[in-house]
Amino acid sequence: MDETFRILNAPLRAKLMSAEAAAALIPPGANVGMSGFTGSGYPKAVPLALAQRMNAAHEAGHPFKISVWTGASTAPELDGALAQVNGVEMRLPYQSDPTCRQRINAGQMEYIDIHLSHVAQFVWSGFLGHLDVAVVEVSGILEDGRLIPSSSIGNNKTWLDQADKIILEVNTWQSPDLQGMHDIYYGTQLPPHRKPIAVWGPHDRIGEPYFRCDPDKVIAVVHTHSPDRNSDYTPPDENSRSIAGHILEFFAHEVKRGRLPPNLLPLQSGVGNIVNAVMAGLNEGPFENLTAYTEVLQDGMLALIKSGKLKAASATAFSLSSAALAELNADLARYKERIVLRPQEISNHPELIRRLGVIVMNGMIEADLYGNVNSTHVMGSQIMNGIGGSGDFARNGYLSIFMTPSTAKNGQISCIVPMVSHVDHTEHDVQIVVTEQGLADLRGLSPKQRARLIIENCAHPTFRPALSDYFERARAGSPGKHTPHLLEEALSWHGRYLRTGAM
Ligand code: 0RQ
Repeated sequence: MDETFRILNAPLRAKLMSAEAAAALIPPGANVGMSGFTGSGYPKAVPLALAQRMNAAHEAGHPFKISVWTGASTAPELDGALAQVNGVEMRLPYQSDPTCRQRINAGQMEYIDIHLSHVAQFVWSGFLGHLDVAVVEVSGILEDGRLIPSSSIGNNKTWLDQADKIILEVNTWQSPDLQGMHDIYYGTQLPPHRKPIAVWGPHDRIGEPYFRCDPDKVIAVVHTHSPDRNSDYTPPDENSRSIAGHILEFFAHEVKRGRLPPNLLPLQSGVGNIVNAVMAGLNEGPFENLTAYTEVLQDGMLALIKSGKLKAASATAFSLSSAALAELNADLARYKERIVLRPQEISNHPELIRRLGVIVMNGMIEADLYGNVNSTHVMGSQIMNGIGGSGDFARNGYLSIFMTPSTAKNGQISCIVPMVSHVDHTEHDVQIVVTEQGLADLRGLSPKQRARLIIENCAHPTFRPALSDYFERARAGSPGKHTPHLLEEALSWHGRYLRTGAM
C-alpha cells in the first residue's frame, strides 16, 4: 500500500516514520490526548509500540506511565494494550475496556469519569494540566497540511490545538469517502466570549470539513492500514424487544396527545445492546422522517438510514459491528448525504440538546424507587464504563428515558432498588424508566407517586413485594415523609448481594 497518496503535504510526508520511532518520542509522565470514540478512529500502532516500550522499561525496573485522555472508549490496541502493561497513570473521560476496568477497580489506575461535553473546556481552562502530546488518527492529509478526520471526531480538534507536539497516524484502511462528512466548528470559546451556536437542525453544517493543524508541532507521521474495532451487538432478545415495544408505544401515545410531532424529535441513543434494540424496533415502527442528534451512530441507526426512516443524523463517531461497518464503507458516499460528524463539544452541547429538544435514550445499571439512576457503578464501588454522554443528554433533553432489564445476573439482582448505590442522574434528570415489565412516566409526579409507579410498572414480580414492603415501612418509619427512606436498610440489598450472591 503506497501511503503517500493520502499524505499530500510534502513537509509532513517527510516526517513519516515507524510506530516504534514515534512512540519513542512520548516521554514517561506525559499527558497524551489520543483520538478515539467508542471503538472508532483511535490510533492503532503508536499505543501498541508505546506499550512494548513501557513493558521493556518496567522489566528494567524503570517506571513508565502516561496519562491518557481520549474522546471516549477505544479498543484493545489502545486501552487494552496500555492497561495490560500497567502503563496508565490517569485515564479520562470514558472507557469500556475489560483490562482497564480491572486496573481501575484494583486501584492501580486513576480514572476521572466526566461528562463528555466538559472535556474540551476543562482542557482549554487547564483544569486537567497541560497537554503534552496528541496522537490522532486521520484518514488523510491535504496538500496544504489540513487533516481529513477519521471515523470519529471526539476531542481531536482540542488535542491538535492544545498539545505541544503532535503524532499523526494516517490510516489508509479508512474509506476515502469519509472526506466531507465532518463539520469542525472553530467558534467555541471560554466564557465570557461565548456566542450562540447556530445549529438549528441535526443536518446543519457550521464549520469546516478538515482539522487545522500547525505543521511545526507535528513530530511524527505514521502510516497504518488497520480496521476500527467492531464489537458485535447481540441480536435483540425478548427483554430488549419488550423494552423497545414499551418505548414505541409511549411515543405513539405522546404523538396522539400532541406532545410529540409525528416524526418525533431528534433521537439520541446511548451504548449497549438494549438501546441498539430500540433502534431496531423503530425500524419496524410507524414513525417516518426521523432525525438523530446523538454522539454515536450504532447498527440500529445505520439500519434506520438504510430503510429511509432516518433522514438526517448528527454524531461524533460510529460504533458499529463488523457487518454494519462493511456495509457503511461499501456505500459511504450515499450515507454521507445524511450523516454529519462533529466535535464532541458540539455533539453533546447542552445548548443544542435543549434547543433541538432531543429524545434521550440510555441504558442504566439500576434505578431507585424515586427515579435516581446509577449508570456507572456495580454495587456502589466498581466502575463499569463511565457516565459518557448520558448526563449531557439526560439533563438537557426534551425527554430523558433510562432503560434496563428489571433483573441482572440470572435474576439474582434487582435493577430497581430502594436506593441506588451510586448516583449519576438524579431524580430531577430522569423522566421515564423502562424495563421489560413496563414503563413508568415520572413527569409531574411527587417522590411517593413515582415510587408506587416504578414498583408497579418496572420492578420484576419476584422483587415487587419486597420493594412495596420497604416503601410502606419507610413511609411509616421515616422521619421525613417527602422521600421516605430507612437509612440503615436502604443499601442493605446491595450488602446482601455482596455477602450472599443474591439480593
Ligand atoms: O454484565 O457483561 O458481565 O454480563 O452490566 O449490562 O444489560 O448488557 O446492558 O450493554 O445496555 O449496558 C449501563 C453498562 C448498560 C451502559 C450500561 C451488568 C450486566 C452486564 C451490561 P456482564 P447489559 P448494556 C452515550 C451514553 C453509561 C454510559 C452511557 C453504559 C453489564 O448503558 O455504560 O449511557 N451506560 N453513555 O450483567 C450489577 C446491576 C446490573 C449489572 C447490569 N444492577 N448490578 N451488574 N449489570 N445491571 C454513549 C457514550 O457516552 C459513549
